[in-house]
Amino acid sequence: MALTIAQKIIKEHLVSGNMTVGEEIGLKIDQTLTQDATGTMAYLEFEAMNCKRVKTELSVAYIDHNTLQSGFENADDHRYIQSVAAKYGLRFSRAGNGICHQVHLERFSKPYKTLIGSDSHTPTCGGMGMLAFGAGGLDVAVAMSGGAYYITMPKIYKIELTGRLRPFVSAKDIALEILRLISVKGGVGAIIEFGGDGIKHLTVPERATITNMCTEVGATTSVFPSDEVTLDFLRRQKRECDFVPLSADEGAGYDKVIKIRLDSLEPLIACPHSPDNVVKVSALKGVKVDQVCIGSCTNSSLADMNKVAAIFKGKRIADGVSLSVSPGSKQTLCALAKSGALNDILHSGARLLECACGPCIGMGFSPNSAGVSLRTFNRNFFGRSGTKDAQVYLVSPETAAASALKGEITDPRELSAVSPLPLPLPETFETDDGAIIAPLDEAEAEKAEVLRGPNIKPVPVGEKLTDAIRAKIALKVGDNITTDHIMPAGAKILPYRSNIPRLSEFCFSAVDENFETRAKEYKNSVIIGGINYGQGSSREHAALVPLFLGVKAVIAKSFARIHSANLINAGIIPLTFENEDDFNKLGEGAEIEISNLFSGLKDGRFTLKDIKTGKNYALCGNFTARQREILQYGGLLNYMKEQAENEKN
Ligand code: MIC
Ligand code: SF4
Repeated sequence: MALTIAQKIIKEHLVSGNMTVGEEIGLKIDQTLTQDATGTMAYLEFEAMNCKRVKTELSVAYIDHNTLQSGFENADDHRYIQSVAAKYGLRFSRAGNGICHQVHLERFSKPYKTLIGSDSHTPTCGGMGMLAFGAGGLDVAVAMSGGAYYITMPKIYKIELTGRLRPFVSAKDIALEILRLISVKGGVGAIIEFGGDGIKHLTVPERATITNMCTEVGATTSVFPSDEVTLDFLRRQKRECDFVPLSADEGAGYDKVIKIRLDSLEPLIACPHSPDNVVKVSALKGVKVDQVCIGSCTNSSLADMNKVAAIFKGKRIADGVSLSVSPGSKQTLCALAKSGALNDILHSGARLLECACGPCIGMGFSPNSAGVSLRTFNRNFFGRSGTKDAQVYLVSPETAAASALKGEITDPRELSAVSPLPLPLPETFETDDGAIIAPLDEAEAEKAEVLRGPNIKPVPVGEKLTDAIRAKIALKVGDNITTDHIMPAGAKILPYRSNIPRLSEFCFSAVDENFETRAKEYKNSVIIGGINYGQGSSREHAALVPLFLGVKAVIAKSFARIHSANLINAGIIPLTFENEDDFNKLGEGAEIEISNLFSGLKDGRFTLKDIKTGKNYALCGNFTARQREILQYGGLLNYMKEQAENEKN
């Protein structure tokens, strides 16, 4: 049978199930990555599994999110993660070495391999021909201890790119075009594969910009073939030995084919507050800009930075604009310094930020009140920048740089004096991995201590399921609620990622300041949501904190993939309405009962009773045998403990 790229990698890594769309499959995972904002939890969970050494081919712990260290909390987290990495056999990428996805792409990604990471943009490495998934920390912990990663076998969509991008139109515009075409829900339940004659003109970092942003369409993951472009990138990274060719078979079948003519694209911009709210940059020409941020795991490669430097060379940004530039990795920063391009960036008036996530996750550089901020990032969700009334737009590096110079939204094609772009990549990149610390050998590791700090609190664990849940509706929210709504991040809140009780004070704070108090008062509660509940990040805190606050079930019109898995792992039941109109009939504060949960888990049908009106509402929840057991035991940690006990007896 002719196979697609994703099917080939899945076939090679399949440990359970078969490749029928909709069936649960288990995959062997070759590599894992974590970042610090999700890493502490993931390693606490890994420690709970009593595994002596990671069992993957490669596991890397990155520090890139919480690098402000405004108190001891983040420093303690970093020290904890470093000591865990040394003891259990992981590489440790120091703070300042770069954003996990950018560094992983440069130094560790390999075609034909599988990767899961406790960050939703892990599919970035799909630009290298890897099958890379964003996952909750607990799933990453399981993979590190040698367990499989479970997903529902997705459909396979193909995006065929033909022709060649015109000057000043870039990979980011392709990503924005995909979002414009299929929306933030368009990739749900699917892997997106790229093909067509246009891909040969896209470098690996450009491909990675696209796979990075396919996270925003809700895709399970996305992947490019591994071809001569891949080999060329690996050669420049002095890693050509990692090359394996990979392409779809002739005649491979796809569930959907979308065609994009690259030469017809124009610079695009995503308007507030959703990445799919896309229009042409020219349509917003002249809108005054207060802030421009260039960087993030979407657009921080050397080529992106070189383009920006070429646009800034000999020019100054507008007086009213505040500009930040954060290269994605130390490799990129050093190359910019060596070539002199960094001078061109700095002389333009830019503020150079650390090679880290920074403003993308609201770690500083928040816009002024009601400020217009143009960012080369991947998310412009409400409140994410740290300024509630900011207007955040997503653009390419070219559009960002052109707009910074003019002080207003500017189509970069107006910069006719600057040419040619893009600039060629260096013959070889600077490949000094000195900021990546190797683990201790096994003998030393035995004796090594794991260093903890007072802000690191235990992971909350669920309780065994009972046959009925009596609870109150603590919150009702609409469509496309993101994990940034559920468990906001930013400079004030991120330091508490390792302290669930403290973090819980901020749960849903951007939506309803009283949620935490109400949930605590109700003791047992449920949340009602709309379509695509939990879209966005992989942070399992968006499930662990509700668990801590007594949330027993979330009832929504539909769920985002990673969040739904995180809820199940935490022991919270994700249920959907059989009749979506019933969403309108349930209100906050109502007392409800969901009964016959045990039989419901088997037949997928549940009934919710509104205690006051006596009315019944039909709910659905189709769970695999594995998920049923996890829910029955009150979460994945309990389930694994039970399994380990059973194996002993
Ligand atoms: C994000 O971009 O939203 C984050 C911050 O990287 C998250 C991870 C987190 O919340 O720690 C993600 O994408 O998964
Ligand atoms: Fe970091 Fe932003 Fe990328 Fe998330 S999207 S990993 S916060 S740079």
